[in-house]
Amino acid sequence: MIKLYGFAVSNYYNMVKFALLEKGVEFAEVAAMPSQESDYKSKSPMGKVPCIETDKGFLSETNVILDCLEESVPSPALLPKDAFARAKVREVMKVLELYIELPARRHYGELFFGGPRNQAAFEEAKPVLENGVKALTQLCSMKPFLCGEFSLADIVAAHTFIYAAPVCQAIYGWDVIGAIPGMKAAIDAANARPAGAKVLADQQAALAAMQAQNKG
Ligand SMILES: N[C@@H](CCC(=O)N[C@@H](CS)C(=O)NCC(=O)O)C(=O)O
Repeated sequence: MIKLYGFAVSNYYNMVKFALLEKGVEFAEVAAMPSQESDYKSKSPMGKVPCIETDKGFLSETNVILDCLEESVPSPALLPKDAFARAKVREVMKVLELYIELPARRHYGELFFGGPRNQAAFEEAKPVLENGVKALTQLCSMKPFLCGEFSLADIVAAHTFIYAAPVCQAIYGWDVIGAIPGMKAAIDAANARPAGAKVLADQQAALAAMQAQNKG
C-alpha cells in the first residue's frame, strides 16, 4: 500500500492526497515534518514534504508524484487523453507553482509564523504574481474547471490559492482569486467533490490544531 508522508497543513501534501482520493487508491498517511535529518532525507532528498513510499521505493516532488500516480493508475483520469491537451494542463500547473505558489510563499513567514516583513519579497513578488494571474486568465477556459474537465490543474489550483489568497489579501490588499475570472467557482467546485471536501476538512482541522498549539 502507498504511504503518504507529510502533514495535513502542507498544501503540497494535500495535492497528492486529493489525487490519491480521487483515484480511489488505498494509502496510509504517515506523519512527517520537513527535515534536513539524514533519516528523512533518505526518503525525500530535499527534506521536503510530501513524499510517498511505494513497493518500488520512495518518490518526492509533488508534480512528479502526481505524474507517477496518473501513469500507474490511469483511471479515473486526472489528465486529458490527448497529448497536447495534457501538456496544456501541465502548463497551467507549472504557472500555478512558479508564478503563484512560489512568490506567495515568500510571505509565509511574515503571515503565518509572525516573522518580520520581507521587504525584498514585498517588492519582487507582486509583479510575478500579477504576471501569473494574467497567464492563468489567458490559459484557463473555466468551462467549468480550469482546463475544461476536472484535472490535476484544479487540484493544484485549490491547494495553491488556499494560502496564496490570504497572503495576497493581507500583504497587498488584493483579491487574487477574484482577479481571475471563473477561478472562485472552479475552486469551489473542486472543493465540493468528496475527495476535495475530505482534504479540506482535514486541512482545516490540522491548521486549527497547529494555531491552538502555537497560542498555548
Ligand atoms: N518542490 C516541492 C516543494 C514542497 C514544499 O515546499 N513543501 C513544504 C511544506 S508545504 C516543505 O517541505 N517546506 C520545508 C522546506 O522547504 O524546507 C514539491 O513540489 O513537493
